[in-house]
Amino acid sequence: MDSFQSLRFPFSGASLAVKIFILSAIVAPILSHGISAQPSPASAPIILTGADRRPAISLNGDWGAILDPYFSGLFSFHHQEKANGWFLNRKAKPDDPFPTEYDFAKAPPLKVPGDWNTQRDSLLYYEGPIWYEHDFTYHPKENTRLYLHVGAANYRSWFWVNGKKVCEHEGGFTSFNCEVTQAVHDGANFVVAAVDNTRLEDGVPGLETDWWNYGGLTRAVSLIEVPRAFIDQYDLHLARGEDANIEGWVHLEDAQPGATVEVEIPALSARTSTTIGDDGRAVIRFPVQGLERWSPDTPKLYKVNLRAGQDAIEDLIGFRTIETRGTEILLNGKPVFLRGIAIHAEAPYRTGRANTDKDAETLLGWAKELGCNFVRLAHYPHDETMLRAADRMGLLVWSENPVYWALQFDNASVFQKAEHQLEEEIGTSRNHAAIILWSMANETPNTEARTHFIESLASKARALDSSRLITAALLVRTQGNTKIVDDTLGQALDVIGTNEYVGWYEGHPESADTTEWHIAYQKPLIMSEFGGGAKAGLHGADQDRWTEEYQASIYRHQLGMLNRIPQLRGMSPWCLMDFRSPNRPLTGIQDEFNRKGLISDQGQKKAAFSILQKAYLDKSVGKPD
Ligand code: GCB
Repeated sequence: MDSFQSLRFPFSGASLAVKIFILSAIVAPILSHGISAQPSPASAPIILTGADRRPAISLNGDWGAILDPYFSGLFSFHHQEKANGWFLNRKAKPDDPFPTEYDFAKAPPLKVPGDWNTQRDSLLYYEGPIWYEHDFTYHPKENTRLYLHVGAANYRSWFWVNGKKVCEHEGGFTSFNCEVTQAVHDGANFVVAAVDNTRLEDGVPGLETDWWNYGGLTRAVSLIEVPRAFIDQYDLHLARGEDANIEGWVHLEDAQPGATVEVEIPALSARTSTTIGDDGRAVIRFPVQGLERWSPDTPKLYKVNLRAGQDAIEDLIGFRTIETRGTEILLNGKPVFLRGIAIHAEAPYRTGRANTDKDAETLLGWAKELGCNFVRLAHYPHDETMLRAADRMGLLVWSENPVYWALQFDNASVFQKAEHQLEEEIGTSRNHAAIILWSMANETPNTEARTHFIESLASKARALDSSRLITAALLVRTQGNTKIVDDTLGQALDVIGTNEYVGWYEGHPESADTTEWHIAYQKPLIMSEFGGGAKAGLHGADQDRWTEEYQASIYRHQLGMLNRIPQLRGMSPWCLMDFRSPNRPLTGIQDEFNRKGLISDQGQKKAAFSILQKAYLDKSVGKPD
């Protein structure tokens, strides 16, 4: 019996005003203070590696959705968490002595996966909480645990199954898994989610970003069944050095020390079997013969079988090494120049968050057409579909933590949030051969607190994954005609990323001809951003801002300048496709899109596309490899 059903209105003869007064005096405190039932405790979500390789029950589709700008579905009038919030998915009954003021079944649905902003005109600018509800049928099985897998929910989210709280999560671009084994029952079940994309001063990212704050269950949601003891995370990669050795580890959740783990690569007739220690981890190291290394030219992926007790996963993994030597980046031991482009997770043609295989193939297909061997997936971790496509298509990836512009760098809880998002990013994506760089941050202010914050993040990333390189996109200083890269953060990086906008935010395209570069670090440098805005189809003279010609001119002059930087080892101009940003209101030109794309949001290629394409295909920019 819920708290509503246990109440009967006691003063039926009283006037309406008196009734309301009595109700608010008696009923509301009882309801809001949760005397009848406390919110049920929930456990923290877990990270699953290779979640998309497990059989899953999809929960994608229409979810009943209720807008709740004041979050009154979760908080009482005195702002206390309700025991009888909308997560109960209550259905009004004829003899109820009180009104039920929400009904998911009557609420217009939203599609999952999908941002809400581009699904309804009235939600385009919405920032706040929205409730979602979805019914599903499930038949529990013996010795089976069930996880609710959420591809991403921007930015904070709360989940309940059959009215029982199962987890909370913060961070809008990483996947997480909430155990729901105890909450489901045989037959009809329902899941309710509250998702809130309010920007927070102590969030990661913080208040200011140059992209649309797309809210909602933006990536796929499913149910994943696993045995009692199961493989939650694993890391399998090629060891650096001459011999072909696969190394890494497999972690089991809830298994006894001594439990056996098997890893097999059938195509190489390679197999190893080992046991887990007290920490639940089995250390993996075994030689392979005849391995074809993964590279952009040969994006070879191997089926890899992992087995432990009742659990098994078949992943598709490429094997390659990545390291630096002086100012070189070595892929499989050989110098590589990264011909790249920066990409937002903006859906081509329809706008909104990219989240389908088709979105990934379109975006990365354009990058291939441009002649790229590298993409910077800015400014947050992109989803599995994008990383799988990069593995398949042979594109090296810069994967980025959403530590963007100014955060509260002196706030320990903000650090924990960034660190947790990094753990989720690495934990989920660590077996993608495509990813070579973990980027810690983008254009952060050079302060002591910031440096300490990001150095600590970099140490965390190294501790989690020592097989890849650490980078960040730094700001540059200007002295006369010289651009100086000496941000103290450079010390903590393997590869220096630098953003500059010569010819757009400063000077004219020709200013690049006389710009010199001083890099304080003898490390590889990637020009992680440069470019300028152009409206597709707008033509004029090279000097006319916003025309395709002006943007093309920036690229021409930039390419000459970049070739004069001896330690340049890659570039990812800003950016592949126009993307929505509220910071870009110029009517008739921007119309709330950042227009620095080489392609418009509707797929129209601008003149600069061919300039860069030519330089990439004939290798006239960068060191030939
Ligand atoms: C930058 C930011 C990027 C912006 C871009 C711009 O430096 O890193 O997020 O969108 O400039 O267009 O100004």
